[in-house]
Amino acid sequence: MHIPAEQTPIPLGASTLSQLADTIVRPRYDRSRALPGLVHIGVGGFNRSHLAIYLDDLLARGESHRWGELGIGLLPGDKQIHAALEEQDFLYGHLQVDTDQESYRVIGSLVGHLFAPESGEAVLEKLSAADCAIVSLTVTEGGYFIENASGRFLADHEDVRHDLADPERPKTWLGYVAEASNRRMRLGRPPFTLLSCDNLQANGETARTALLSFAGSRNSTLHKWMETNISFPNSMVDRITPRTTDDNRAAIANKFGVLDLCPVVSEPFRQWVLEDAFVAGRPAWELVGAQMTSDVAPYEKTKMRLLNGGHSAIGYAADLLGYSTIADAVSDPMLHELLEEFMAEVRPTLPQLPGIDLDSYTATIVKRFSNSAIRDQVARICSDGCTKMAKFIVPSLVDLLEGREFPRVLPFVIASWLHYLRGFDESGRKLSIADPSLAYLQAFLDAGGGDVRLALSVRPLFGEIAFTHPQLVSAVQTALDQLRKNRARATLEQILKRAKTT
Ligand code: CS2
Repeated sequence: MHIPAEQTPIPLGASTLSQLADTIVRPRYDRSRALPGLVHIGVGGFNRSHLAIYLDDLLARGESHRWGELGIGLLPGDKQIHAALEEQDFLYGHLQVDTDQESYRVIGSLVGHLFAPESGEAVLEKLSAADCAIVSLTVTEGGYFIENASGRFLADHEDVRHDLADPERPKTWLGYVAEASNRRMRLGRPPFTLLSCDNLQANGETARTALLSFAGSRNSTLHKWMETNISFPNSMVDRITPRTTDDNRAAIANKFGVLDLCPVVSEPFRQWVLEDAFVAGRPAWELVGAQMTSDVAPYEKTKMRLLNGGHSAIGYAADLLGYSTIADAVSDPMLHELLEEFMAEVRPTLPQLPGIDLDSYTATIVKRFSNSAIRDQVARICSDGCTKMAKFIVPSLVDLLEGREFPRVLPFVIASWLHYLRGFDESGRKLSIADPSLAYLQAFLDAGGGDVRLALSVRPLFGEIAFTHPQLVSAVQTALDQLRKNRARATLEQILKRAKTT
């Protein structure tokens, strides 16, 4: 469909829905009847391309009006999305893109949004309302205040200390959920489920550790109530959701005739595996493709090691070679081969799963990464490298080394990341490195970024491997030396040749 240029795009909103082109799917259900049975903290792109769409699918089937979503923005930076959503009556569009297909659909499951820094009391009311049966979260890894290596709760964090000192005017989700629980306890209100939707292993357990540690520091009666009354299901979430760009907004205006201030873009693929542990009811997500199970861990492991690990495995080399999208990167035969070799290397560390055939799972990953329309940013994949290495790459490495398998391409992956940290690509272009944990590598960087021991011996990132497996340290050192001397393509060529012959 193409909207003629002279036609002015229609601003998205409840009153303009009926004027949109007929081909655009939109909510046909009565949004005013949808109760916010689920309150979600952190309505970023991923929430809007994943959970909210599962809910919209259910509402569209007329399954239940109990499960609308009320969104909450906690961070000062959420003000912009709040204003955009409010302007559009909390409607937004989902641009789903595949290499040869593009569709735009209006999502209506978000029935409200509150900006906590300006509406703290309203947020507490919604979280403690008897209607709210699920509080869900996407707050990113840092939002859990759990130290990577030790799993220890960061009770000394300034924001945590603030919320303990002033419990009725919190800043963090921990403070909000604890205060809402306090009100539920005092008023004799029902229990609820806390559902983490972050891409973390054991996300439910992580949320439990954080919240109960916080509650324990606040008050022992409240801690007991929360321990008894809240369930924390684990879940595995998957849908590639690049950052929305101005080009996306312009394409929506030009091709679909809609002026959408806060669309979200994603691939068609989506997956959600949830532990079925909801104490106050849940939407029938299995009717719209989610998988309910008693053990999410093996699914998470498979996703993180192959898909997320696969992204990191090619991302740094792609940036060094000057690629800016993942699809362009995997269309380079050498990076394509790196991805295949990486997945072949990691596969033996994974369990056999009912319903998951690893051959087709890995083939789907290659296809998903090759989606040229999605323009997923290499810079997005390369961001937050310290955490990604520690979570997506090191666990496979440890398993392989412990199983006495010496990895062929993983040392190169680590070396490519360390080389990328110099901050410019092979043509001298400056790379923008976004990593809140970079301080872990200060000693390595201060020494000129050439001595891998200074990086691999950082225990919070690499554990003990530098001390137990000196052979690995030499393999990473050799790869880094080669990268510095011979550049990425020649180094990669050699690594791949060697990988094939061993
Ligand atoms: C990506 C993920 O950031 C990354 O490194 O691998 O954001 C990935 O796109 C999502 O986990 C897909 O579900």
